[in-house]
Amino acid sequence: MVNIQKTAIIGCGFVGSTIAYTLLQRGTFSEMVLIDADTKKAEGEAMDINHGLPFVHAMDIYAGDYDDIKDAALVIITAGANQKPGETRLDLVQKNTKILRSIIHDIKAAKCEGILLIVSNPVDILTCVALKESGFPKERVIGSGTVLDTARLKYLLGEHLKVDSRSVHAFIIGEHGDSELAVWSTANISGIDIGHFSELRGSTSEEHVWEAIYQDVRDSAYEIIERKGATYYGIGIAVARIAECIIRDSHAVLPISVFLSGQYGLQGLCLSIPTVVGQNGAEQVLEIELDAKERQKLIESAEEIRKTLSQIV
Ligand code: 6V0
Repeated sequence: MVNIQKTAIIGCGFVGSTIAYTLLQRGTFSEMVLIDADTKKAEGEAMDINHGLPFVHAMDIYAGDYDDIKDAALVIITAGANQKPGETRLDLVQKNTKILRSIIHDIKAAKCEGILLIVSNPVDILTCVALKESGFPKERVIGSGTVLDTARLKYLLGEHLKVDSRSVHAFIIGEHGDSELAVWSTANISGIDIGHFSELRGSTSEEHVWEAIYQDVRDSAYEIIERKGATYYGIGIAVARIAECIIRDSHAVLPISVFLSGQYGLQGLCLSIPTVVGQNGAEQVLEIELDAKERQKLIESAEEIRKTLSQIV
């Protein structure tokens, strides 16, 4: 039996501890277990976060081990190395695959029946690895995908068009990484075509402007890492949003990383695609409208993932 009010975070570095802190602030769960290979680190983070409790909803937060995750409804995995300046997400693949395999082994041994949410990079590859190693149904193994990249796109479009980023409806899909693509053909501002909205706002909507915004999104992580060494606030809040959609069974549409079985003519790999997210995890992978150029870019992005998958030892 899973406890819908309980989550576990495996890996309490910059990203894991920021997710824990964000979940505390949002009061999403009533119990949260923190696990790290460095047990002192997990203990320290639990102690620190607990000191915020008098100001928020009650929550039981503690450093634990795999025995504690058996009934967790959601297991968030952020363990692993992060990108060093100049390193791509794919460079991390061998290191993080090894770490993830040992974690999945422990999760299976604990007989956990919750949903696995992979955040460690390269996230689409590691979601595939987690799915294969766990043997869990595909709905129950998902990655944070391009939820963060899509938020970055909405933020930048909001700035450019001087509009609330929550009114922006647009997706980044494909690999959470260098081959990702923006779906401009259906991008809109509260139902108004993005080109038309630009005109209404007296803003330029030439192709090079959208391309520059896309490149800023794609290169955001590199730019942040060069300045502060890691990225964690954006992903912290993005993961909290995914967690809420699962725990509250909200059926929200989010571009998480999911296993494809024929959608867009692709199968046998995980890629970030708009998906209905609810209590069972990935409820429905949506085959959204793409123009010919976008479809081609998605196929190329899938090829990149496939290439890397074939290199995993
Ligand atoms: P970090 O601060 O080095 O933390 C990693 C943590 O994992 C450390 O505390 C380690 O002790 C721990 N760890 C290592 N091996 C194990 C293990 N076997 N079991 C348990 N814990 C272990 O890295 P950071 O938190 O910055 O990044 C974590 C991962 O998230 C990296 O792979 C990043 O690339 C990835 N990110 C993913 C993002 C996304 O959008 N999906 C965004 C940002 C970072």
